Amino acid sequence: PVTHYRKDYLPPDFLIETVKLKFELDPNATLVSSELMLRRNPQSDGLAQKLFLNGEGLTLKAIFIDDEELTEKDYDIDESGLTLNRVSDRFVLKTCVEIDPANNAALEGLYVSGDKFCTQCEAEGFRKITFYMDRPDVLAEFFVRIEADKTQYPLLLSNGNKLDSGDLSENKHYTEWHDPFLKPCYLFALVAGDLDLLADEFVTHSGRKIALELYVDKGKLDQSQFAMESLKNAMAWDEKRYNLEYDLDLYMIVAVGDFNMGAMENKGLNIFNTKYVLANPATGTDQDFENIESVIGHEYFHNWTGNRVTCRDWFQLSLKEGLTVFRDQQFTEDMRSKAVKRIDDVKVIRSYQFAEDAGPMAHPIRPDAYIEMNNFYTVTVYNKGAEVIRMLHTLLGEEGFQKGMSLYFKRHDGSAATCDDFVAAMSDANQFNLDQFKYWYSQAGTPTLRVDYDYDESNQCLKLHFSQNNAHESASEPYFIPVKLGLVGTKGNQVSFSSAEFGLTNVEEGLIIVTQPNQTVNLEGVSEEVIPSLLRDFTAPVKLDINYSDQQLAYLFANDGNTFNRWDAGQRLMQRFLIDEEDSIKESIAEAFRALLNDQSIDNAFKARCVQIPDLKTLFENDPNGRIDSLIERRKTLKKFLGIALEDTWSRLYNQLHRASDLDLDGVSVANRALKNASLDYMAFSSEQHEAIVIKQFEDAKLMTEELSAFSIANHHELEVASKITQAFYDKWHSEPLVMDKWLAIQASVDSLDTLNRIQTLRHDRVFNIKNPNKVRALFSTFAALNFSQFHRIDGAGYRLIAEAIIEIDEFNNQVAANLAKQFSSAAKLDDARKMHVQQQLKKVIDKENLSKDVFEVVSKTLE
Ligand code: B3K
Ligand code: ZN
Repeated sequence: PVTHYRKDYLPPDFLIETVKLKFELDPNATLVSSELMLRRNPQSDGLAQKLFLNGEGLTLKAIFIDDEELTEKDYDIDESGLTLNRVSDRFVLKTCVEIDPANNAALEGLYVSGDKFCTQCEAEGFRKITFYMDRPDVLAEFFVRIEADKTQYPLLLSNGNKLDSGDLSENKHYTEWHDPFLKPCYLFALVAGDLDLLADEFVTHSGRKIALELYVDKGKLDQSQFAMESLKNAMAWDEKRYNLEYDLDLYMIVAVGDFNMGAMENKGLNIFNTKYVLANPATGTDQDFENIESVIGHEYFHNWTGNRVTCRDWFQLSLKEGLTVFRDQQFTEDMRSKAVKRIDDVKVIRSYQFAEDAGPMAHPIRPDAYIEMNNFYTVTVYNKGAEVIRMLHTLLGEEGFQKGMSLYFKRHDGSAATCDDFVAAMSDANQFNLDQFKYWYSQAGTPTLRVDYDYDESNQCLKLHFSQNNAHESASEPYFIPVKLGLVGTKGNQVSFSSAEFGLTNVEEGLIIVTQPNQTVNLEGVSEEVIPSLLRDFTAPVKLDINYSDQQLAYLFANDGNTFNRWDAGQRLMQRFLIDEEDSIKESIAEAFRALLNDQSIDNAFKARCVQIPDLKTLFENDPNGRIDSLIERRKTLKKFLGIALEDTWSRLYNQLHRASDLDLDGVSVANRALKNASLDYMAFSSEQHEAIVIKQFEDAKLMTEELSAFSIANHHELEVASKITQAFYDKWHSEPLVMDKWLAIQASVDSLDTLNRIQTLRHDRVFNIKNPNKVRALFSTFAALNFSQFHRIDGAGYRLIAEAIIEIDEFNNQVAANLAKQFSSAAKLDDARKMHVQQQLKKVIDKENLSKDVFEVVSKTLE
């Protein structure tokens, strides 16, 4: 397989001015006619005599240049595309190709899901539809005509505005679309089918009426309202916070059941995984609603950050993704609880992104090389990318950041840009030098920020000694690290301080910047002995290494003035037991929990986060020795201990909140349910009536959050009633695919020797379908990602299950197979016995005939 390098970028030799596409839809033989107006790129060297157009799996039916049919010597075709052997400065290329959407199980290009046609083109799927310059820096004006059977496909959609529609002979009809905004082909979309419509309207701040259309499978309208509300909220939010208004007169969203990822921001016609659209309180959990709101927001926000300004090349992916994730995080923070959202986002960084940065696929947020671009839609590019944008926001402030955004749009609207362009706009708009900051874009790996401190009472000075350290080979330069901090005094008070160097005078919280490998920061006017509370709100994606005593951690957990750091202190305290194996500390954890849970002034959403023991992925990442068995055991021990030690507290909370919980979806109700169900989970270790309570909650449940918690607790605690509940859940929900995903996922994550057998049975159940990515993720990815004990079985049987699934799936869907292969990325850290099993399984995968480059890239790097 070929490796592509960022340093090799060259502007395209030709540009495409307009594209006219005609689709004659037929599941097995769709005809795609294309007319491209090409002209030489004034920015190129002007020498190219040949032109290459990408095209894969296309059967050429006809080809013309300027209305002249080409003969065989005029062009060459191979498995990657079409070369035109002699081209002039300006010409029209017409082609007609045939494709087979019904047999496209890769779900890339044009494919059939259920009874409808849909597309997925990002990153490089458009080349499976027609011959084209499939690269994001070729922006064109699209005209699209779709023809299809009128009965089967009453709805024919594409990007932009509908220009025309009408009937044709043989019960066919057509629609014609025009997208006035120049776009790269990865934003092209087409949908055809028979769907239900939820229609609404949004009036923009300048008074324009936008038609909103949400299309779902027949019969699912009762699960579509929340998504529509989320869309309207997102539109209003982007106007208010970013002053960005929607630009077309129509915004469409279509939900499809077979989708490789979450959703896609195609101009004016988003295509979504049903998982991020469909939910009502009976079918979707509180978490589902939050996810829907955030993904609907994310795709909507791409209209400006991604579509109006797109990426010059795929190495720049974080330009749109990091920025848009940051924007969707802000949206959720503003809609819900800012502190709790921050905790949830940091958990993703610490459990998944830090692991990726430490593993075989580590890459900077702007990668330098790839074999298969689809492998780089990662937590690093997305979530660490968002952390990098957040640091800019922290450094420049809301106003400065918005100034930078305005300049960015002023400079780059309607074009394809780079990460450097973005940083330059931020820097120029604020006269802020970001040269050193840019190492965040070019270096991989997670830096450790070590801090020591000493207090000089006579001078009222606190000295903070920072040293930064990054083990990754790509990282030789020190980072520019914003550190928000405060000082906690002995009476739980926030102690003020000053710093001439950083322009802070008598503040209780302030921002300092660490730029040197070793750096001392003096805080003056510190009137008493304090505990520094550093990196508040996780102002940089680093590992903070500071030597607190157990007492200091417990103290910060109770008293830190920053909600995020308070939570973090609790997490660190628990790791003293889980990783550092300090047995005696469990008493102080219980004490700290009791104090927290009894404090009426604290919000229940925060409490629910605090009582969550760090997950095994995070623990494994943080444990220098990756001792799987010990981490699993100690985590169980701690949970059980806390269950018993706080027996009264859990059941009091459960009873209190159970009464309080209702059918509402507002923040307080969601928080109450979260804490209540966390309590029920702990109660399983003590309360005798526990099983009866679980059964009752399951039977009475009107909300999926309630029903699923009971179902999950019954399974995870292996209660006697578990199999009955599992069956009842199935009987009730077997015809709701999204609910069945939950049913599969919970069973796949049970820590029991029997789980492998269970999975073998489940994969033959009629609700399972290996061609459906949601099902694969529910059963196999959940098992590998969340079921530590069984995936890492010492006999290697867990690894074998996943390796065999990868081999099976790679036959038809490379992207899903490659994603599953990433589950082996922690291999290097495993003990020898497990490592040997992983290697054995991965060798089997790499030896597979016709292995995709997607899986090859992941597995070959893992085996290195
Ligand atoms: N841009 C798409 C992701 C495309 C993934 C291609 N393998 C969704 C998003 O980030 O909004
Ligand atoms: Zn995105």
